[in-house]
Amino acid sequence: MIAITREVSPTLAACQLTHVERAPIDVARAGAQHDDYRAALASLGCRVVTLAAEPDFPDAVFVEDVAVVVDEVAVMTRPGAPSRRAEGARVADALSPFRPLLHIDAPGMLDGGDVLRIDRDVFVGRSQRSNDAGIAQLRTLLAPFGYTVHAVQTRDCLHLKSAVTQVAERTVLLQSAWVDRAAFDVYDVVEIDPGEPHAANVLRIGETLLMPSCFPRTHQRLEVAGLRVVVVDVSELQKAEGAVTCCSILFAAEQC
Ligand code: CIR
Repeated sequence: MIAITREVSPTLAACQLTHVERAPIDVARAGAQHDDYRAALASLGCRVVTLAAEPDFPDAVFVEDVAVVVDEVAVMTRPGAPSRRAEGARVADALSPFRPLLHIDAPGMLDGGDVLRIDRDVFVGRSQRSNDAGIAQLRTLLAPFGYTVHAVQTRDCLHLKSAVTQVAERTVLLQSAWVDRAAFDVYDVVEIDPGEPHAANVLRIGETLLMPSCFPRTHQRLEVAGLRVVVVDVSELQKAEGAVTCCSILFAAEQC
């Protein structure tokens, strides 16, 4: 797997926040946590590509939101937050050797954090960041490759992947306060521990799950389900409303 990442911006403290109260961010500590995150990706077999920090873009470390990469193409998004719309340029440069690039155009809005692909099914959150026009464009762009795009309403969270991620071939980890379980009823479902509302965002790399260290009860539920979990401390990135999927774009190099 290739993992595209980007160093933490020195301006991270000026990040967008929607559902999280602004709290002081230790940017140096965020950078050190990001180093650990990248080391974890490497230890799980990823070839990590690290782009230079972008001081003009506080949220640029959250690369997931600017591109959706499938086996055949990469779709450069049009992020829902206007402050994030120009973040994609360097990421597009990094992706172009691996995939043909397609684009979401105005009035479409789409954040990669709203896109959960499971095989040929692509679930897209209808959120404050992704609208029907963006979802319709993604559907049209991916249909020639056999993907079916399903719009899923989210509530009280930033992105679809704040509420649900894939943890095994036919299993998802889900926060039912933020997305209807019925939308994922063809999968086995592990519910997060209700005392850990932000725990649904985990990153699946091969058969291992990378998750924040601050959700021990959900961690335990995953292990009881027979899944292997590795943890990282991303507390400073969580203050910027980030988590583990958003700090990388993962894809298989050989499928281009
Ligand atoms: C934002 O509000 O856009 C950033 N502060 C956080 C983005 C996190 N992205 C993600 O989880 N996919």
